Amino acid sequence: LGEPGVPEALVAAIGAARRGDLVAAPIVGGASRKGKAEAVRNPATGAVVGQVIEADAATVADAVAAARKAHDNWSLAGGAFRAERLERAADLLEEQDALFLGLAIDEAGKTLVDAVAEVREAVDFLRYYAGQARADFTYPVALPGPTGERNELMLEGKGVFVCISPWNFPLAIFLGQVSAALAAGNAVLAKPAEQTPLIAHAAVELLLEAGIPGDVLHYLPGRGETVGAALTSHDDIIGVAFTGSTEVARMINRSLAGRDGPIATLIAETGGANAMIVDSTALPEQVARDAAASAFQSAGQRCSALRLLCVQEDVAGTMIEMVAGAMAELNVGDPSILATDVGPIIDEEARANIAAYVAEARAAGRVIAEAQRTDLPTGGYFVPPALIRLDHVTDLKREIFGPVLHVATWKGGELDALIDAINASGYGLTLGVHTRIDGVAAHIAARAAVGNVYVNRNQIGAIVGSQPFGGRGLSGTGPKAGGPHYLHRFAEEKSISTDITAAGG
Ligand code: TXE
Repeated sequence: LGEPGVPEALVAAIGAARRGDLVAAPIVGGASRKGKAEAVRNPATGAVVGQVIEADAATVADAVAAARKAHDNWSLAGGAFRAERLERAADLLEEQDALFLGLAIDEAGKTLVDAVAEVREAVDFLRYYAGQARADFTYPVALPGPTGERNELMLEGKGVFVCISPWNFPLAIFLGQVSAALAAGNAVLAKPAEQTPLIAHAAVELLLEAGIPGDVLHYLPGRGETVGAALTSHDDIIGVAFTGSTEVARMINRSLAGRDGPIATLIAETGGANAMIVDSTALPEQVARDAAASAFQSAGQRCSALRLLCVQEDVAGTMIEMVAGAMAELNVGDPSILATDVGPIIDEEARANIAAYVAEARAAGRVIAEAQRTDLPTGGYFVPPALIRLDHVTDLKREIFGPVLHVATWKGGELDALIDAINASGYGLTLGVHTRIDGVAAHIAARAAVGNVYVNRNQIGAIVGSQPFGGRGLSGTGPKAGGPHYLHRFAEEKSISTDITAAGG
């Protein structure tokens, strides 16, 4: 998929660092809790890669109580104190990257290239939020005011924050949320996705090793409907940072609203129905390369992934043929080998749903092309990439979280109607534009109701600090992760106004 390669030495180190005896037990107050262990499986093979112990009600209650007690001191310790620990965690993650790469591959089915990008992003989040904590949360900011008065603004942690993350970026999103909440001075209850507790457990161990106090950070693995629901309905939490499906974000919103506790903050980053608009001036080779990378990398299991390719009618034949050609060249298979472009689907349930969707489209005569699957590992959950024709852009009703790219055409002179139709989906995450006319790109970018616009490039990925990432509408609340305003959503502002005249003093 055109990404940089991975050095052979690193591949060897990953193999050596893999551990077969991992147990993702809850960690409360720095200590592991016992319980019934369940198997965690490798989506490429179905093999057991470790065990997980779900946090029970007493464990959740203990974690909330401990976090509540710990919050004030952690917030008062100041941004520089917290930044030092997060930066140490970034150093440790770089030193131990082989372990995390191995887990991203074995537990989440990431390809080697995706796993490297994932660890890199996690390191970037740790350093970026640490830098912001140092800059914004260390000293009060002076504000203007009348003579004789000193006005200052301080940022403090809000209290006990819950972080709930998905499996598709089991390290980067997990650590991104947790490190932001910690950097801003909150105590954190971290719940990873059911499918990926091992890498999250290793990340929490690393943060504790880096000096985050055990009563400030608690690790609570388990199912959404049990552990997740217990956390988001608890009166003593002040906010939830959630990344996952739009449907679950709505459930959490309702849960927070139904509590007697304080009015809580919900930071939600959810799904997308991301389109790419291609006009007749676009370069076909570039469109084909970028569309295939955006739609099929990570087997399409990215919220930012291209779902709907909208091609101007007069060039549609060539463009679609070239995209199908790029798709046909993808290697689907074992994610642990360098040659693989497209790895497995996260679990059997998700695989069956995507396969059924493609089968329905095939029966309706809408499948334009499908990639071949050869030499797949046995026991894994694979779906070969597919191109599906739609009559109209509005026919895509929901997010299909897999390697499925829909194609629709539009007529010249109907660009604004196309943009309106794309906006009308209600999702607002990414939009790609391919054109050689700057004015067209600017026109589309200005009217797109999305969080991230990508012009003449592939529309996945977001570099921390360069492309702050997040959507609007059904795609989330903002502010954008990895951007200058994200941390502030985890913080309370306090203004201090002091009379500094002799009389006042
Ligand atoms: O989501 P789920 P998944 C989106 C992506 C897709 C989804 C995939 O677009 O829609 O994430 O992730 C917990 N109360 N993004 O399948 O099922 C659950 O246990 C509390 C967007 O994991 O919503 C898991 O930890 N929690 C994106 C988490 O919610 C509950 C980037 C997510 O699960 C719960 C990446 C409940 N009742 C993926 N039910 C972006 N926009 O940045 C479930 N959970």
